[in-house]
Amino acid sequence: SEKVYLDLCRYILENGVKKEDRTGTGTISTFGYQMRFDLEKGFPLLTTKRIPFRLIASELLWFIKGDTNIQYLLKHNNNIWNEWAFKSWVESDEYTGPDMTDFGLRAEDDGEFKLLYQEQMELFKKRILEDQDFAARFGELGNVYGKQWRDWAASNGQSIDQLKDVIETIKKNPSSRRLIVSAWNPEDLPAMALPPCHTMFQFYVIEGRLSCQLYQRSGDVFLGIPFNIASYALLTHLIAHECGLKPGEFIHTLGDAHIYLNHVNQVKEQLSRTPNALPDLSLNNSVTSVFDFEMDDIKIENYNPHPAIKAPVAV
Ligand code: THF
Repeated sequence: SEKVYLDLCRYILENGVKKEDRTGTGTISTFGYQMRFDLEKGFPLLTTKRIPFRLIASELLWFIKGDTNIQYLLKHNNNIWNEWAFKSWVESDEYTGPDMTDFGLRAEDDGEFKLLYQEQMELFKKRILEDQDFAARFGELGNVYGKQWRDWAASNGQSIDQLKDVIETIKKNPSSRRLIVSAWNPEDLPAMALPPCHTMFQFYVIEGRLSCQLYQRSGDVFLGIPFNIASYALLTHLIAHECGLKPGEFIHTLGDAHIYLNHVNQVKEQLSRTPNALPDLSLNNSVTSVFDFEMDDIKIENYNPHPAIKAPVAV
């Protein structure tokens, strides 16, 4: 159940240490933590706050397609990566609007600026959706997840499709101990809007069950981690579906696990709530390949969450 997630939140509140971070927001942080979710005991979409599952599914399909441009996400009304593309736009020479330096932090404590920022963000989104040339230049996040999973550039000029290869190996040689996909490409780090937080994952097959372990170098415990848990649980289900296996466990191993200081009250609110039964995932059985799934083929059923809890995302 989601108890292991709530335990992580409590652990950090009790044992975490104040740590400065890149975004200037400040965190309480701990290093090294592991959670295990048995995927046979329900789909790990948290119930102690409502998690927008369609955002998780469309983000995962975007990774799986090898897409790295936020235009696909915006077409699916998914705004979770906007800030990182917007940042490169407002820092470019072509941007001539009002100064957007540190927009994330400033929007939080300056109401007047927040309106200005929201206006610029809406204009940016509209242009990404309507202007292909603009989208190609400013909707691109660089060589992030989709690129590394599907089209890792090898030094001999060839491309490596890690996701396709790992699925083939799961089918042909399920006892392999090399069922790994890595998003951490040191050579490509300078070409990414944000170096990957979920850096590598490994599959494991035993007794007809597919398990997945993720090593996440950095985890935003309140906003990101609930998304990441559901995302990798969904990926494990999709691959198990294609390979004729049952889903086993999702094991989430964290490096720097942190609660942003401006999320602490929200975390406490969430901890005061009682979890409900986990929902179920339902996949369209007529789709056989991981690469053919669309949004309509993926459904969450019996989801009874507590209300959403709003919090600002650190950029
Ligand atoms: N950066 C930071 N600071 N935190 C992250 O979680 C994070 N991600 C991705 C990249 N950089 C990150 C982006 N993923 C939300 C959720 C996941 C994100 C970004 C933002 C978010 O705001 N979720 C809201 C709902 C948003 C909505 O409804 O549109 C929520 O309440 O859950 C970690 O992968």
